[in-house]
Amino acid sequence: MVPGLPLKNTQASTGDTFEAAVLAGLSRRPRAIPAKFLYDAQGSALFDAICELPEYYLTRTEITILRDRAPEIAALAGPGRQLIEFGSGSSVKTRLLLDSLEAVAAYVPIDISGEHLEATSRRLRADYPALAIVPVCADYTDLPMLPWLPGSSGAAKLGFFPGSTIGNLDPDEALAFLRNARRLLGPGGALVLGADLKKDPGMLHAAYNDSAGVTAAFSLNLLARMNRELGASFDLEGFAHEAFYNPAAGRIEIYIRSLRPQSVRIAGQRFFFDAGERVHTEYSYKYDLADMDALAVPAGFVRTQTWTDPGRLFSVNYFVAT
Ligand code: AVJ
Repeated sequence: MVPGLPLKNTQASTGDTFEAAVLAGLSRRPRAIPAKFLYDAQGSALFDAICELPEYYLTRTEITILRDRAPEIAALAGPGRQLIEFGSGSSVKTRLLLDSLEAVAAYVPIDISGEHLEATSRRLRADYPALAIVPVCADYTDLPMLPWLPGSSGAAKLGFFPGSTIGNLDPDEALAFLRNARRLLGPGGALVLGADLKKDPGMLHAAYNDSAGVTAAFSLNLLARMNRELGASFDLEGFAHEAFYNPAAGRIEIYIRSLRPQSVRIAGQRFFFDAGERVHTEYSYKYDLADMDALAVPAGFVRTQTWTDPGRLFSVNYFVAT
């Protein structure tokens, strides 16, 4: 692999296209479409709008914790690390770390969106001219290896997985992700993990059922995306966003619910929806510290530090490879 060139490990190469996922997901019971397909250009813009909502405390709380604690995180990490980000998006939170970390050997943002990676890397190069930036275009959940960087092959690695993105993974997937991250980060590796904490269900409910309807628009954009990309015939008025906290499972569950019996054409096939029938689109798992340890330890990490906000809404955790 050539440093400096985005690696190609695209959806097409794994046969995991939007069309295939939709046809398979709507043919099985219960119906479900993987959450990653929510993030086309419009979905990403809607998610950015979610992050600004008064009810959606996650983003602003995590940014405050990172801003306040970046010097402590940098002190724990020590100088000369390669910084590896899983799902880098626009790298906004990364800048908080980059501004405190000493002598970063390289920054390796991993993201499924090549356009996002290119635009973000260009902006970062302008603002951090001395930093080696090595973007990797890949699905961070099953990345086989990191690029070999001749200039810093001996550098210890610091992983970064913010945003409570881990909440989208079910416990098996979360463990598989952490095991793979542990393998990629290697001996001496550490991981900064942002995770939303368990809390008052009313507050959780509001965060996923905002009064402006942005979260509903984000969910239903999945149907609009099928109309745009697969020539589907969804009537968006015929479906509704549904999100609630399941306390036994410790997660928000999100569905798209059919409001009436209806039939929809997708990529030349016909699908029937009963009134009230749901398509699962997302889980958002909430963690307490014991949940986090139950995941860290079997993955080969130990949680050595956790920072939270005064309201204990969100956690930033420091994991060290064991
Ligand atoms: C990006 C997975 C952290 O679960 O809070 C927000 C996604 N979905 N509102 C979350 C999401 C609806 C978000 N994560």
